Amino acid sequence: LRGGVGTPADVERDRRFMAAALAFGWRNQGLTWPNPSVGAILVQTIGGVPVVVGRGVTGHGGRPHAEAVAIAEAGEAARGATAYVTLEPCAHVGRGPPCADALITARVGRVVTAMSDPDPRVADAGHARIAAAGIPVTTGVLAAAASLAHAGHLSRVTRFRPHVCLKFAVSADGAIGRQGAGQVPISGALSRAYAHVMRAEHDAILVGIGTALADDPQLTCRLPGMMDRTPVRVVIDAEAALPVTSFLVRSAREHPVMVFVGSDAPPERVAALFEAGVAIRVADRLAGRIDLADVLFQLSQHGLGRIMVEGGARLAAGLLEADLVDEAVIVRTPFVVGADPVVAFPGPTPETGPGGLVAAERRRLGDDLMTRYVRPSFLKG
Ligand code: AOF
Ligand code: ZN
Repeated sequence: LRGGVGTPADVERDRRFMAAALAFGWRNQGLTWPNPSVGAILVQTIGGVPVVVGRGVTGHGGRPHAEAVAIAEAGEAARGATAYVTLEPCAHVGRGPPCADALITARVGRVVTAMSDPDPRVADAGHARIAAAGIPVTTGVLAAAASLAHAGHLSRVTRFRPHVCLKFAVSADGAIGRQGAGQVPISGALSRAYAHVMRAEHDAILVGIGTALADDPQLTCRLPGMMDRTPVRVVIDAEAALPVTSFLVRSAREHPVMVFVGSDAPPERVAALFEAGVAIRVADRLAGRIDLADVLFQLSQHGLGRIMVEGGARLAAGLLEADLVDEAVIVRTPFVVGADPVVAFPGPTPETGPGGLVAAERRRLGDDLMTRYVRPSFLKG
């Protein structure tokens, strides 16, 4: 059954608990790769009142799965409960038994999911298995929100590349940086904290060598309570020019750093990076430059699903040109960069983002205005 079932009140209740499951699943975003961060909530009706008896989110590194955690928490109370799961329960024997079987064994009374899992090992087999056991299944509840929550997984499985989110700040005079000036504090403190939250919710951060050289960034997540949520840091560096003295390389044994070099990069520089603990990847060239599609393919094969791009302007432009951007977070600030040579960004309007993306969320961050743009398909349903 697709969409809601029952009375308007039943439909509304399904949407409410699915929203809760999505919010719970969002907690481990960035920590579960190569798996999606799924949320599961078990609801039992006690004396006519719906009561949450178990909750689960996919564990670090992808295991345990969300359903197993929720079932374990509910214990006996799982029996007859309604299970709200943000993605179709798995049907394959992976690093554990299938979640579809776990729900059947726990004898839940009904299963509600947000969407099917296109992973070929699942692909509607999870739903079918549960239904075949005589348990009613409803799917498609808050499907659009789930497609954004699981965008990394869906993109890896169906397009062999990660979900790509561009993030940058634009000054009042339309600049997104100042050439050669190092880090320019374009955005305010709240926006910078928000950027760290975004880092925590992604599997990897991608920058071009220009940004790495100009800014010597750390690209870590430095927020209280989120300090260990630093994503994999990835640099596109055709000539292996990243200095071994950079912040990135010096911290490579603490938080992973991956560098994409061209096959013709100077071997002694590649060796120096490798010895410093950097993971080296060789990427194809396209018209002399590193082929961004190949980089994204390799990242997805490594298991990385959600990629945040933090600069610079050339990398952003290259990704947009190749139609490889799925989401953009733009922070507009009242700051004026001034007369220095600026990297101007041909401005997306507040409603229309770069590359045909559309505005999905807008919020004030101190004196700054953040707008999130997504592919229109994420807003449907
Ligand atoms: C679920 N619940 O919480 C998640 C699921 O390698 P495995 O065995 O862990 O399986 C990974 C696949 O399981 C992954 O590709 C995706 O299809 C699904 N993820 N499924 O039932 C979960 N994270
Ligand atoms: Zn599972």
